[in-house]
Amino acid sequence: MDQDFAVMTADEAAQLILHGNMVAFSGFTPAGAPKALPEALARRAMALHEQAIPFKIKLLTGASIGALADNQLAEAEAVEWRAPYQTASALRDKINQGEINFVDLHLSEVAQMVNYGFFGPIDVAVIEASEVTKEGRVYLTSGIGNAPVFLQKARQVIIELNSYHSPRIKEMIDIVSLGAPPLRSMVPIFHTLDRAGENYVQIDPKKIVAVVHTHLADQIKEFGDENPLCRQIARNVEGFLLKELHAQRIPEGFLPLQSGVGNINNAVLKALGENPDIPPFMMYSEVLQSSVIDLMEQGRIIGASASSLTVPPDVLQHIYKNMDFFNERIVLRPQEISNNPEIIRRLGVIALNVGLEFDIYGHANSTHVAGVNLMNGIGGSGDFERNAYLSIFIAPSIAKGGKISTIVPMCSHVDHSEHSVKVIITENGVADLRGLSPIQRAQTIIANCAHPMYRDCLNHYLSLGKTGHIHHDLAHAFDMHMSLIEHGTMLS
Ligand code: 0RQ
Repeated sequence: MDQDFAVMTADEAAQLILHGNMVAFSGFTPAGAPKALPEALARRAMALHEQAIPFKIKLLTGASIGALADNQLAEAEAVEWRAPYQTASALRDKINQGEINFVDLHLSEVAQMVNYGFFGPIDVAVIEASEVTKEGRVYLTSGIGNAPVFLQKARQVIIELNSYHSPRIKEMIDIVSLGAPPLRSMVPIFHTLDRAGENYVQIDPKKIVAVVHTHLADQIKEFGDENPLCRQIARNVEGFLLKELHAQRIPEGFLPLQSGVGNINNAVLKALGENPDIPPFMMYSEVLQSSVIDLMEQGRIIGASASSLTVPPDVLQHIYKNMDFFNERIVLRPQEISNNPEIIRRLGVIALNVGLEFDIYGHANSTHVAGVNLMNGIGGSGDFERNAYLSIFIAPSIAKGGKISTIVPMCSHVDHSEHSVKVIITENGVADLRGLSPIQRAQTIIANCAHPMYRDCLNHYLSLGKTGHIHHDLAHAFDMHMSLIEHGTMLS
């Protein structure tokens, strides 16, 4: 690093961020997100608030950042506006209490919206890097997210230079920038591991106003133990994909998989990877979890493209120690490329995401509990489910010990419409909705996916509507939700 850059402490650098600024953070999930500046910004906000001086920023990220960072900023009342995704409990509470404005966005669209100026200018980008050169080459770390566009568009850049990351992380990185219409180009990626760009982002070095040295791991926890429910869902996914393979609707060499985050997705991926009847496969996903790394070493996953390595510190260090193996098998991309609709459709990606509730006609709610309270956000689920070769949603059929049925007459909030959802899988079975009319879909979802204790209730609802292409009785469409609100259970 050139010594001419101003080296500062995190608290000194935080002084460069002003009340009302649009601030953009690097990373995708906690991977690659800044770690020292969020804490320093929270301290700055609290100190200013004690003197009755206003200080709130607008905060744009790749996906979630470390929950600790988002929570510290929320608790310090340092954020007035936040996009596009989060997973932090204190921040979530403030969003649901109406104290923070949150904008829930498809993750692939954020970079182009910034590029087109839809959110106004970016005042300061805070970017975690493994290396920065005097010519202004910025080498990113374990999560790429929207860092390239933030670096290009921000008026000022603060770099967190994190020595925790191996400089060799750059061997996995491929950064392609898409232009703006009418000159937006085709994305030249035709296979999962294709590379089409550079492994750094070039910016004007004069924009770098501070460099903060850190040595901090990404805040990523190991998953909890798999439970029997996850295993049963995983078995149903396996059975469905094997049937598709035998029917030659999935080609012999298989197709790339996308897998969302969480225990269920991790269990499903592990089960698919360990099933010898499923050929070794590729991942074209947004997040790579620990199970992918294990399966790659076993030769079951051949290669993977994503925007982040969302793995605990010991797994990340294992990757760094074995870079000669992993650098040929993993490509880390900006999220507008990892989640790009054009590529997802071209490669024929099989998408597997978890949802909160599904209605009997196949709409899916991934984001709002009872249509009201935000959980996390749509994340990349829409990018993949709208464009996949096979759009699969997975979920347990009940939540909260059976008080909630995840299959309902009408979704209380819709993130993915009936036109995008092709297959729903719960622990009870598989509803293959391809080619089915609305009433056929309803019968299939109730029979194959709903929990037995809710089937009568759902069939009764279906019998209420007598006419129309889709049968609804609007007077009773939310009876199950109302029962939950009034009596604490959807079972009447
Ligand atoms: O609550 O934590 O209190 O037990 O929701 O549910 O079943 O543990 O599943 O961790 O995979 O999360 C949709 C939130 C599921 C997630 C969602 C309760 C349930 C539990 C968690 P507890 P599970 P998961 C790639 C793709 C959108 C973004 C996405 C998500 C908690 O998968 O955020 O897909 N998806 N991104 O009890 C009330 C219901 C419920 C319910 C479940 N109907 N009503 N509560 N729960 N169903 C990643 C990125 O984009 C970066």
